[in-house]
Amino acid sequence: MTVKIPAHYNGCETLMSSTWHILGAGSLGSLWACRLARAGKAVRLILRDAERLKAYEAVGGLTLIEKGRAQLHAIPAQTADDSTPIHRLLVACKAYDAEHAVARLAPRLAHGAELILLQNGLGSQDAVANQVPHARCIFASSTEGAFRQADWQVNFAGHGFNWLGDQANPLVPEWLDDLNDAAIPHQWTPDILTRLWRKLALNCAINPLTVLHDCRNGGLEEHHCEVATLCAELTELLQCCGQPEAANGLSEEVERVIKATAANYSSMYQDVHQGRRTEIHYLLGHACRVASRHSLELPHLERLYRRLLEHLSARGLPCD
Ligand code: NAD
Ligand code: KPL
Repeated sequence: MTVKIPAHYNGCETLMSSTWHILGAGSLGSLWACRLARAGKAVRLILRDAERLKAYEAVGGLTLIEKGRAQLHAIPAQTADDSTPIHRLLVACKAYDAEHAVARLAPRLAHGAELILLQNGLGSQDAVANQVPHARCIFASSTEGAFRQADWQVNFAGHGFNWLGDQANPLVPEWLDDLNDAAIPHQWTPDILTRLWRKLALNCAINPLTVLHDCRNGGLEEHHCEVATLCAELTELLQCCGQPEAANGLSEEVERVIKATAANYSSMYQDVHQGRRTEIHYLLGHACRVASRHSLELPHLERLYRRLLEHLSARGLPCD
């Protein structure tokens, strides 16, 4: 599938493929892949290695479970070693895998290729972008919810929204129409960093405490002062690092999210509980590194980070 893109795109006339390469057939990658394939878009999954590819081919596709209904989508897959060029890549792995995963694909990226980075937190996006200066990196922030009960199966758990943006280039990508066709709720925003910082702050105020207090999000209502102190420090950080909008009403929103998701376990709680690596380095770790770069002292946030690192290492989980 090939479409001609306008000559003004990057100064020259180029043929850009409209195929969606999706790196990572995990929860969000599979959710995007199935919806795009269902809408008739060309999708190629990029799997870790030949063994995973063989296992995938044996089951014949990805299954999307939505509202209790399961549907199989026979989406073609490949490994990073495939030789076809990549023009559009959805990077749907965890933040700690993104840099290495994209490095393996760098030789296949066409000039002017577009990458959509779905990672939560901050830090991994810049690390990826620095590796592929010949590509356009679009950052995304998602509040959709998906999880896997088995390999090659994804449950669409929580309807949410996707914000996409490119702080370096406001030009709206043509492929946003594909997201409309695939009913992937989204909005293009020049303020994507504000979105990412706001979500990072929410995650920093809620997730580590749910791990340390061993509770659901609602359990934090009993730790109101601790939450409020963290919100005050996070607000200071956001204001100091040029994100005043992300700081607006943070404490009130954290309280609102705690109430609205009272019965849920935070994503970090679930990771720790299931013995999985967390994205702490890109959440609380990033917040503490930026504070230190600005010579800002945030004693409660730093203490929270230290306590969480101790908690993780006591359970044999990585601290990065
Ligand atoms: P996941 O662990 O379910 O999926 C990641 C997949 O990437 C895994 O299948 C893994 O094997 C694969 N992968 C890693 N390195 C790879 C490589 N080099 N080549 C090929 N595949 C590779 O993760 P997820 O839950 O989909 O989360 C992805 C990102 O989206 C995270 O940053 C997460 O915080 C964010 N997010 C997830 C949700 C959700 O509901 N799952 C919601 C919002 C944001
Ligand atoms: O995004 C979340 C998570 O669990 O990762 C919420 C529900 C906002 C809690 O921080």
